[in-house]
Amino acid sequence: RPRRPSRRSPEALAAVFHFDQALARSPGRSVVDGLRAGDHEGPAYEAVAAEHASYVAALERAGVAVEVLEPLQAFPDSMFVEDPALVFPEAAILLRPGAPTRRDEATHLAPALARRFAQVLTLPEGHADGGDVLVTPGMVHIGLSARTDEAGARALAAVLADLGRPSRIVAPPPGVLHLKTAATLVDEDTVLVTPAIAASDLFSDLRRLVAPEPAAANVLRVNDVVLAPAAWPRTLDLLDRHGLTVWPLDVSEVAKIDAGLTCMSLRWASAAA
Ligand code: CIR
Repeated sequence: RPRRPSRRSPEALAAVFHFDQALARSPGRSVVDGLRAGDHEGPAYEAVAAEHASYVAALERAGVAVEVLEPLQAFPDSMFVEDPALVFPEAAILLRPGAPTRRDEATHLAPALARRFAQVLTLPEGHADGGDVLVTPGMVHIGLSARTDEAGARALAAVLADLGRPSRIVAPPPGVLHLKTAATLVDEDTVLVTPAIAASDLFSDLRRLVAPEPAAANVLRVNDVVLAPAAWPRTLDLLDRHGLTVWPLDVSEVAKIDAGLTCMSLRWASAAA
């Protein structure tokens, strides 16, 4: 397959949390049946809808124009739009989610992406969830998981290479759903990580802040602020002491189906930004 030897500018590769556009999808009532590890109770629809509305409002307050798509009743997890696609200013990539019940979410996201992106690429084989992709300045980290397999990770790395974006396939410690459940970027050279990641050599070329509460590592840096789960005060305090402006958000209901702050949107900077 032809490879364009394109290289993105250092500025383009470094601008990984400056966003002015986002896509989200409202939860349907079927969200109560969302996938979860374990057999505990699902969330209540009204509470999920309230958390989603607060999240969209926070993104807007942070300077992002959010398009909220209609619920997809047939797909309980479809409000987690981060998983079926990956977006960059120059292109969107439709992925192949690893959970059988989520496979067709990408098809339903395709029209919205086609309206917004000049290029919509597809993953040719394997499986990969966007939740397993952590973009840091100059590097796209693709985590292997129960959702993202070797074939999908390698295929994604090839698509990224065509876009001039260097990538690295990593194997995070087991026990988390997605790579970004355990590690998220908070500034140009700092990741917030779980103790398990800190004990590994992952992201050792970056500064690693260790979340004192292991379930608190999924935060979302957007422009000048960090959206973080309100339930974890010691992690909020750590981020604050790191000099970040932290906006706590209640995500306790979506947490019941293993979701957090990154998974509820796809974010990018428009060319004009
Ligand atoms: C799932 O298991 O796929 C959903 N219940 C949660 C997805 C969370 N997505 C993410 O962390 N990127």
